[in-house]
Amino acid sequence: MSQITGAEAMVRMLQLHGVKHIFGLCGDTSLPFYDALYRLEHGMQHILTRDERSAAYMADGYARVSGRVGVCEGPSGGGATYLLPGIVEANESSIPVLGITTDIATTSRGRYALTELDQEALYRPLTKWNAVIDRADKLPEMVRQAFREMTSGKPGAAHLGLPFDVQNGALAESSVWAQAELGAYPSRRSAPDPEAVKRAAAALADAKLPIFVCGGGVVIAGAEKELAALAERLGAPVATTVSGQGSLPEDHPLCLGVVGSNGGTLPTREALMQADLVVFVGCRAGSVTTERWRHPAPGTRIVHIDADAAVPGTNYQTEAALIGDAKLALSALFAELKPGVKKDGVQIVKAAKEKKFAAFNELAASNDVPILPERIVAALHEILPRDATVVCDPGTPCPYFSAYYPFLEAGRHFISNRAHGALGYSMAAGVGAHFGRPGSKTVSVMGDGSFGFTAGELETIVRLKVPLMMVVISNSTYGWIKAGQKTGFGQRYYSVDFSRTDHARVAEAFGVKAFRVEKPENLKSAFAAAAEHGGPALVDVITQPLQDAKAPVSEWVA
Ligand SMILES: Cc1ncc(C[n+]2csc(CCOP(=O)(O)OP(=O)(O)O)c2C)c(N)n1
Repeated sequence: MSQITGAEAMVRMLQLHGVKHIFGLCGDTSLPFYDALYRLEHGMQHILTRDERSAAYMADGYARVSGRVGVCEGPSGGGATYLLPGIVEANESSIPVLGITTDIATTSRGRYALTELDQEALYRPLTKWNAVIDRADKLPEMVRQAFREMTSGKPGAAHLGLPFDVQNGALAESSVWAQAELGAYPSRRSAPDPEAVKRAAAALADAKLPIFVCGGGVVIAGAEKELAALAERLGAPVATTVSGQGSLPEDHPLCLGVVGSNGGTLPTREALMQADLVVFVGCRAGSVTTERWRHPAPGTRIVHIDADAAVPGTNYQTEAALIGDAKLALSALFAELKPGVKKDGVQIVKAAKEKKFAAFNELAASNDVPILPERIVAALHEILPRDATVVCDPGTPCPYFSAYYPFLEAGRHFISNRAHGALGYSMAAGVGAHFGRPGSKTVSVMGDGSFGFTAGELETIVRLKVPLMMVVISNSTYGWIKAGQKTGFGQRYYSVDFSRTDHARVAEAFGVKAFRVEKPENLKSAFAAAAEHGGPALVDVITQPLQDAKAPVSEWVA
């Protein structure tokens, strides 16, 4: 019987699941795995990063746009702890990312081996599925299980530990096989109970003005067409969460835009409050979306579609819970609803958007210095192709792009790390998004706080010639927190300001084409030059600090 090593089997198992990119950083305990990657022909590209955090964020961005599992890897100890932020973000955002950490040999455990860490325990609360592979012959079935878990039901992240001796151990080559379809998500869709569908349809037909509130689940399920068909049949407005952007193209007459405390505005909230029935789709109805469970108001009739049976009924009493895949649930509802149930949602959307964009357009035309965030959003929208992908960090970027950047294509064109909102996400996630969908122009928009977390990755971007466009909102403060001190703590500004970095010069030192913009009139031409530049480009924009801006944020502590 022909035998291969554990390290070779890991390479083959990834290849058989259709993996094309692995994001990671080398380490002592990874040497056999790297050697197998070197020796075997597998068609996968290893993308060497400068920080494991970035590797995991790249895998996350990759998975979000490609519909495929993102794979990242790092060594034991510090590598395992640094990979963790991206794994937990992906897991809580229902994105399938596989984190592989290599580990000390099983025979060295408990003997104070350098980098020893209980990696299984570390990842247990943070992943949908998690194991350290203690025997080489168990490797294929454990990789298969990781892919099944990541891509079925509610997608999520998985962690596999790969000890040094297991990488060198032997197993039967015949045990190395895979279900290739589990490399993409969602795999194995399930449909909701037909009785619940009937109840939901009756409630919808009966309601005067139903409004959808879509979370990330619609785009994850690829249910955009089914949503549009159902919304059109009902004449019902469609609002989204920050992560739900792309559920419906922004110029669709029923697309109300983002609601909630981060990216919602008064006109969109007022529209939502007219609903006598809200349909949550792939949405947890958490604190940000519902402005601390005030909008929709408690007592509003609720229909809830979610892949996770535990979600509906958590925050709102629910008339009908449709548990299953959003695409199947929405088409089942469509089939159940007879034509002739049309409501007057178009007018409500039109009025709300006119009001919202009238206020925005005025600020977007301002020649004030420092440059207003509104002007940045408008200028970027003017120069970027309609299918561009925009990745936003927390701080100024997330609420501003959520509120005011019209994403005209359905699908995943806006990305932000909404589960934990850790600073320093967008640069790396943008790299991953580029590899996942190289045909779409990718732009990462970050605060200067986020830039400081992630600047080392500029080397990776230059080395790999990633044509990523980066925009830095330079205001020399942790603006979001300063805004919180302004509105909630009597302007007692404490330990939130830092000095101004010349981000363009830093980027140039790495070999990035860079621009610094201080005057509003130079903004559009700098953006256009950066977007047209074939390689990595960065625009540093001296921007109005968030605490002084008219930000679309209703609560700084969400
Ligand atoms: C890792 C991490 N630490 C702390 C925070 C808390 N936090 C949220 S927003 C923010 C300020 C962001 O500053 P910056 O990136 O400069 O953007 P700005 O708000 O100024 O636009 C901070 C510190 C966080 N989100 N992530």
